[in-house]
Amino acid sequence: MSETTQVDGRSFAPPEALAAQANVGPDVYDEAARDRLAFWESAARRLTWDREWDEVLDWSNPPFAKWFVGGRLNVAYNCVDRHVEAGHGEQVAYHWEGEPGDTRTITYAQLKDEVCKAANALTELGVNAGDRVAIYLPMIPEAIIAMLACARIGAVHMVVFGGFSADALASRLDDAGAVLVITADGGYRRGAPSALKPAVDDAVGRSPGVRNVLVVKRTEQDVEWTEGRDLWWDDVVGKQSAEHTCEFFDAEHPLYIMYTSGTTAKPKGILHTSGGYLTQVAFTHWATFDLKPDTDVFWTAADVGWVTGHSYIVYGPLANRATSVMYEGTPETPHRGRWFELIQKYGVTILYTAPTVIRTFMKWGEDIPAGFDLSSLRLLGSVGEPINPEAWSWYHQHVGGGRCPIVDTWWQTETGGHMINPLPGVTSLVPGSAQVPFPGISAKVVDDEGNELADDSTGLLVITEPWPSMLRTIWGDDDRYVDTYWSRFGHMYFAGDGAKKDADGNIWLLGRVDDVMNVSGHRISTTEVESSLVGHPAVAEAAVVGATDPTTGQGIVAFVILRESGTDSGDELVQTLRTHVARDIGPIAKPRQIMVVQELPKTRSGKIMRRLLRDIAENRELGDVTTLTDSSVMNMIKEKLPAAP
Ligand code: 6R9
Repeated sequence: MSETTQVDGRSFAPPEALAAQANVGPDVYDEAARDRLAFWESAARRLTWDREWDEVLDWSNPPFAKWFVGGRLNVAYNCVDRHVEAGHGEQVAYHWEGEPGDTRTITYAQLKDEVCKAANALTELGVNAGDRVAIYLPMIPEAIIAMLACARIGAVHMVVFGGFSADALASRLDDAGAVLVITADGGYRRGAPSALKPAVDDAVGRSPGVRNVLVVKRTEQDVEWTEGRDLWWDDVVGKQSAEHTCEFFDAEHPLYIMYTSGTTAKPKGILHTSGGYLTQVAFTHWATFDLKPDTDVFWTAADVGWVTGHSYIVYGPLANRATSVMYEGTPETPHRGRWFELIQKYGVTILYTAPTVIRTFMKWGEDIPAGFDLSSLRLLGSVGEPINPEAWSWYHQHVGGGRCPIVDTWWQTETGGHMINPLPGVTSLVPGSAQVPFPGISAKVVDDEGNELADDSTGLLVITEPWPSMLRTIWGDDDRYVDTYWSRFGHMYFAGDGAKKDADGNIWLLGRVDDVMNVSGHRISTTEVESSLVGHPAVAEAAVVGATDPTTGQGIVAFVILRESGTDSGDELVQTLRTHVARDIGPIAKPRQIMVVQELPKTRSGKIMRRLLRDIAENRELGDVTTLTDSSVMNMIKEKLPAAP
């Protein structure tokens, strides 16, 4: 295989061998530009439809889009059955590896049987098309089986990341109106079984709409049991028939809700539908990763509870008949070479992960990947935050052996699939930039008034035309959907990211412009953490910022004002508050640092000036004292405050 060669000191041409056989070549951009809707229509034809659409896009009531109007399909049939019917039943869909080292190999034929049994079980439990089903599971095959079973019967799944707290789960169950929760006794995390069921018991106790809890046995740990409500997965699913005739649903039938942080404490339930979503995730997965179903072994090393897992562990790869790897645990368990060992063991050819993981590997050192045979890899991907050029080079050299292109993919929960990224057989790669809009996607960098900016000026990223896998609304709140994404510029989608475009047309993403932090690829709103802190009796006021962090992208730094002067402001209280937030929202939201201050900088309208706090948070050396009184910090803030007019 040829190397990715550096052409002009900063960009890397596609390897010749890859370009010669790439799924998509340079013409794809012209083709999409000539007729965007015809382009997406041909992408939709890669799927199997029960009935074709009458109209590609109905945009008569913006920003409420309808794609492939009148078309009917079944998402699970497209992901599983049709491959079995075409004679690929013996192909492996997933090489699953548990953290303790247990494994399961699941072929497409086996996956079909499991999904059909689970679909029959859901029907027996009274779940109907349109009902919401919560999935709160570790990274085990049942997570995928449950998602596909929902899709098969037209139920709407809502996967809640296993790391979230009982409160986070309860508010999502309530908001979505879930009727069933699918969970497990526990999962393996960092070498030990960690419980999941207690959080479900707590959350479901507050959610009268939930009729049943279906429990997968994973760790065999003891669980509390509510007779009549709780059922073992093996008992209910195990006895079902593997025959299930699927029904076809409208292209706009809801497929799933995924909650993501917004600028208020209430998370937003992003709604995705069927035909357009599957069209774009399948096409982008095939084009961005140059996926060859007969020879590739594809691995998205992420959690299914993140949109990246939905689109690029489950729906995209399955729609394309990929063979994937799925891993339950953390990269350092039982040793820091675990991921590289898995690449070697399964002959992974395409690896897709987040920069935060790459930076962790960098910290651990290049000797670790050097100890494994990674020669099967031919392509690498990055997602979740900008990949800094140092991490890009390290990934390129020490994981990709200098020969694998890296596709840096910009997209969001809301966009459903890739939006801005290079194509591996076409684009000369520029480290640090996500580069160009995917064919058929129209993105621009604009100023506050929505005017397109000159090259190299910093502005806001907008999407100017609807796209097939776009969110359709925020669950139960059309007004918030319009307000959040479409009211700022009227006719353009406001992504919430700062960006600039260089003279070569490459787009550089510069992070969120709203108050949403990105910690290891997880979005957490400053407001959510602030409300948790203020919820503690010792805290009067809190301001939270995301400060650049070499490993996690951003780290959470909180400034708190205590209720009574003289309250203990030492290390012990800081630890108590950190634990309090972790318990409230989830461990991912635990502040990296909490500083006790006497005052917070505010605008005249009373809005906290987080920008100034971020300046402080980022200039501080880590490992410093975690508490401080007003003098030094507040003086610094005051010096930076603009003089009153
Ligand atoms: C897929 C996903 C979305 C936000 C997005 C942006 C950041 C994601 C990026 C990136 C720069 C990339 N982001 N990918 N920034 N380059 N390649 O991450 O979805 O969890 O909804 O986060 O993540 O800020 O707005 P989600």
